[in-house]
Amino acid sequence: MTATALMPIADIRALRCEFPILQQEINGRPLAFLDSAASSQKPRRVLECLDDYYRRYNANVHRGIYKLSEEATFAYERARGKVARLIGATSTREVVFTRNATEAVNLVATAWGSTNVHSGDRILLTMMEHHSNIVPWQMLAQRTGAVLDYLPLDGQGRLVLDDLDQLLTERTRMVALTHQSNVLGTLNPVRLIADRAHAVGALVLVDGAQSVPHMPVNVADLNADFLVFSGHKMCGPTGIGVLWGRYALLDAMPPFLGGGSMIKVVELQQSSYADVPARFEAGTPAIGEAIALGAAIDFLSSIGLDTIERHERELVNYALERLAQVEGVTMYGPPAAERGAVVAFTLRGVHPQDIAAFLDNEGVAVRSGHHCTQPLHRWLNVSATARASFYLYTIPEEIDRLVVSIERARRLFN
Ligand code: C6P
Repeated sequence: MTATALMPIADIRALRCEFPILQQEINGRPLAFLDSAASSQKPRRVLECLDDYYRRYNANVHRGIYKLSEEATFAYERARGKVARLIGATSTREVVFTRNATEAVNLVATAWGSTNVHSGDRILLTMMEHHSNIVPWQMLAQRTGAVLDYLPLDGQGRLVLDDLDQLLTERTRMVALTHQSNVLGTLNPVRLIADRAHAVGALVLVDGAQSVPHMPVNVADLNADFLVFSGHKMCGPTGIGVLWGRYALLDAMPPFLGGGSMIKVVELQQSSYADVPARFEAGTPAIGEAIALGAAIDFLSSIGLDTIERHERELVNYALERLAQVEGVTMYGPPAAERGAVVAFTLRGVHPQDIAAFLDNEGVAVRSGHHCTQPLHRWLNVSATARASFYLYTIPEEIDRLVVSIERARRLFN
């Protein structure tokens, strides 16, 4: 499989034209952007939406009764509706705008954690979590005396569930796990784990940072209690993210940050708090960014998240096949059928940093390092990996260039 014609997104050339940033050369070569897991590129309509907001109706939301403010408020709340529909939320009240996935996990760990987690309680994580889904729980554990447990992985980077029933005790309050690993690509059986967690009374937070941009995700199908994700990884701007939570849970939670717009009445010594989601959106939010996230959701929906998922599956399948033929390459994670569109690898005798620098010279952008997963890299027994990641605008020719450049690096460095 080498032909673009085989890819599920039929008119991929036209689609790539929607992304102005992809139309440039880096070091004299066309840019092959293979780092969308870190942050995706933005289509014209998202750029124009942001520009339109700042040029035409920039004003604060939920405060003014004049025309511009009303237009901004309407567009901001309409974007919340788009998010709710994307993930199958039953109400827009379940959608909280945050800065990113990281802030959303911190919100839950702080606001929910402060009233629901006590000394001796347990929080179950997995060995493949991003630091964003580890450190906030460590901070909660340090404040409360709770204990963190970790689900282990097998040799191909899948969760081992043999001891799940032992790890899920009556003291387990929360299971927080990623839907898709940002390094291994592993897609986790969230529904199965959530059903078992609920059976012992634990809640489930799903980190959807690497899944929501790439496949249809429905909170009811996952049986999740909380879902977090970031706008910038799904064709939206930076500075906007989402926390979805079951209404009853959010409604029972104390505020995260205090300030304007999250209150009902403020007195000198105390205040009462607004209903959700306003209770969790203190201060002026990222208004234009939320509206542009709505435009990104329209864009992704117009292509179809199921089509995007199939496109990426073909790409990752192709990448695994091609990279397996390069001498000295070790890849991490399960087979293509069980993973999303990221491929982390090492090349014998060449530091991942040197691989990334060499590839950059050839116009191929990949990430190197621990990808904010130090415990996972320790488990893999490597200090760093190089990682290529794909999105709806990636074409097989870019994977060909990746492979050819790695071959060149191998010859040069050895
Ligand atoms: N991973 C990567 O290169 P923020 O930074 O809040 O937008 O996203 C955090 C985050 C949470 N969970 C997962 C699974 C992630 O992959 C990320 C971000 C990027 O892999 C940047 S470190």
